[in-house]
Amino acid sequence: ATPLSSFQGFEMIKILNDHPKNKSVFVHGKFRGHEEEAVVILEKTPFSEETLPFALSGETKLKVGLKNDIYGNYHGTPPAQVNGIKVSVVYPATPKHLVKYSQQQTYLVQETGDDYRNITLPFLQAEAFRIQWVYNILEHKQESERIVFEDPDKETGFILLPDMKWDLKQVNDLYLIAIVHKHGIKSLRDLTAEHLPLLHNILKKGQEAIQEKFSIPPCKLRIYLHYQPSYYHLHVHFTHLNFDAPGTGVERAHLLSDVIEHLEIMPDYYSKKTLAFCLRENDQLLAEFRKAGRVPQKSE
Ligand code: M7G
Repeated sequence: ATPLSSFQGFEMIKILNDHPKNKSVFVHGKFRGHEEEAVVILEKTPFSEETLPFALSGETKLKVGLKNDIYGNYHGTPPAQVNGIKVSVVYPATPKHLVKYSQQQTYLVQETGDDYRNITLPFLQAEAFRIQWVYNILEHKQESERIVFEDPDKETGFILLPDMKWDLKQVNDLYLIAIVHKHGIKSLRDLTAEHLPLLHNILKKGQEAIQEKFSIPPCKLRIYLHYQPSYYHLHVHFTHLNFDAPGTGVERAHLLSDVIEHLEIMPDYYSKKTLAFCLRENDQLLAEFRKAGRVPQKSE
């Protein structure tokens, strides 16, 4: 697949979701003359020390909205350097991607260890997102020039690289992911004390690499796993503490340091622990939990 060079021929089908607070919008569309559909995410980028001088210059034209005594509001049109937007594209997008990026009712599910084995696991084996992109990274077929750190060990090794959501323009929204080399660890649920050397290694070497490359010390990092993740190949998120990554609520993020400690105290903690997470109205997994009587039927 070749990268896009513009949105020439793009036809919008629907706004799937929009987040005024994050200044982002998720759009469903297609390209004229092509059958495949696309999901496009547009997001305004944060200000940075490099771009501020362009914003606060004679090149930024101001139109006054309100002026009262010492208070003024303006609509500003800054020069191109300040106007970049971050664009993410999934193309061709599957119906599951459309669901993932749509706005829907959400429900909190309490998944016991048995629920995982009886409901979630069989569902995952049939329905999970493809993780070809993960293998492409691990095999250096894609994004190899973006790798920040690699430990090639088959058991405890991983690749640390910028998350797709980070444009690398400024470190105050730093976002990297560590992807483990070992295949077959689907998520937090699969972790046992046997994986402690792997987890310690990711924590320590990930922190060191970020300190070295981006000058961000460990006390400024939020290091966590998602449960449920979107992609079932173990990976750890590293974000700047000042940055609230979208899609990372209290119920979904599990600090790596806590995960390590839980496994040190109790080797099979995560196969027993009830884990809470949100499911959305159109998630197939929600239907499975409903079928099993573990979530009430639709109420409205
Ligand atoms: P997750 O916890 O499985 O799910 O995290 P989420 O996407 O719902 O948070 C997967 C992480 O991998 C996310 O932070 C994605 O932004 C990131 N990611 C997804 N893809 C398809 C890619 C990719 O192709 N390259 C990189 N570098 N990151 C990706």
